[in-house]
Amino acid sequence: MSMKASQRAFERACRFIPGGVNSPVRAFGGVDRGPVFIERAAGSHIWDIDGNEYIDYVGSWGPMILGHAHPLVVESVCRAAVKGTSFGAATEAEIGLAERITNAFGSIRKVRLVSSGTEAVMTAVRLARAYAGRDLVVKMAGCYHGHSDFMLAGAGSGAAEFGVPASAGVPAGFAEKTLVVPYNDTEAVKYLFQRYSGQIAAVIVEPIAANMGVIAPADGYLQSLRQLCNDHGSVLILDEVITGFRVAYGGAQELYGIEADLTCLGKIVGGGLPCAAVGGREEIMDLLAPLGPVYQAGTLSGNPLAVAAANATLDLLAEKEVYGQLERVSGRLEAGLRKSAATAGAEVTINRVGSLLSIFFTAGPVRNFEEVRRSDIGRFKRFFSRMLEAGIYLAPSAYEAMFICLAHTESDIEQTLEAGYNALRETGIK
Ligand code: KE4
Repeated sequence: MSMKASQRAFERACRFIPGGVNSPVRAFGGVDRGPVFIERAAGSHIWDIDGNEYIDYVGSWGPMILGHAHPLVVESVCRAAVKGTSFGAATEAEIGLAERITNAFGSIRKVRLVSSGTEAVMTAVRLARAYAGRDLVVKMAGCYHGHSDFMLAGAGSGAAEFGVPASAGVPAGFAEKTLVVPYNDTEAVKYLFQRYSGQIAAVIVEPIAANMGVIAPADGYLQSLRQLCNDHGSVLILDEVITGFRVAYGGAQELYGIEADLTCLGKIVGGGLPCAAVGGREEIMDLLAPLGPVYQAGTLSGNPLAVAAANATLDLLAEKEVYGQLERVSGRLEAGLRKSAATAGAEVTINRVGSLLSIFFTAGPVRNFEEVRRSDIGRFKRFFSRMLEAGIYLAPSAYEAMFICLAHTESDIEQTLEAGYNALRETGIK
């Protein structure tokens, strides 16, 4: 498999773009090799500029749940484009998207469209702080909520739990307002509410973690966070940028029967174009300008092309049996990988929730970031490369997910399982 054109493109890109990419994970640094440059994609397949074809399990990190270049989505975007690409003014299509979101999520009574998941989270945290009149925010180690300063806080020393900057350029004072505890650890959150009683504005969590690999919430975990926020007058923010419209039409909140105060949406809700959203209880959302004192704005918020892609995507996902199909194909892939690992004698843990799946090279279980870090990243890197060379495009990081889409066929799954068996046999054995 030649990748010479990608190599040449990467060299050229590095002359003009930091690290040659516009988002760090695309540089393939997590798998010790140069990135592929993509030419085009259709359905469940993607082609690089060397003409290599892959079965795609990244799906642009989640948005492409319908598969790439779905004809009805492309047609909607083209129809919108010929009428103008941006007005910086209100349009009826935005009302249509807002209605679709509020119909999908019972907890969302008002919604504001933004252009990225980062913006959605930044706005949600600002709203929560204004509503609660408090500063501290609790997040879980290993969860990712975009790159706003106060979300780039890593776990501090155990005692303090105060976040420490996880990036240069983030003032210590910002990170210290973020308390970081392990995922799936209810007692740790209870302790924070006791120690910082009356100071915690919000708890933000990925209801299904998918940025340290896929980790399901322990039984009752989300409900305990909901109860703690109720008991202490704090805002529960569910970051459903990945899980929204992914694990169910109403996201993880539908799946687990829980209601957020504020929800962050992204990826699928934009249909592959830059559209994300923050929504929730009316009395919190109405704090947003121009109604209330919490400022938030965006030149391209509710962009007509992104909203066209979004409305087309959500209408297709609202059709019956969509999530049943995703579950069947994803379950088939999981069962096949488990069988391949057992036959190949590879020591792996496979976590799956709906069409989100991760393979960890460790005996497991994998329930939090600490346990993720016990996995053999070196083996993952070799596994990734074997799969790429076999025409299977996985996320170039051990801390991401496989995204199964509606365009993945039985033949795709068979090809993936055959490549998976060979790759696990060559790399997964202790
Ligand atoms: P964006 O600003 O990248 O649209 O969304 C940030 C974000 C917020 N919340 C969750 C749960 C997320 O997963 C993300 C972004 N996800 C990563 C990959 N898991 C985006 C890929 C990248 O950074 O290039």
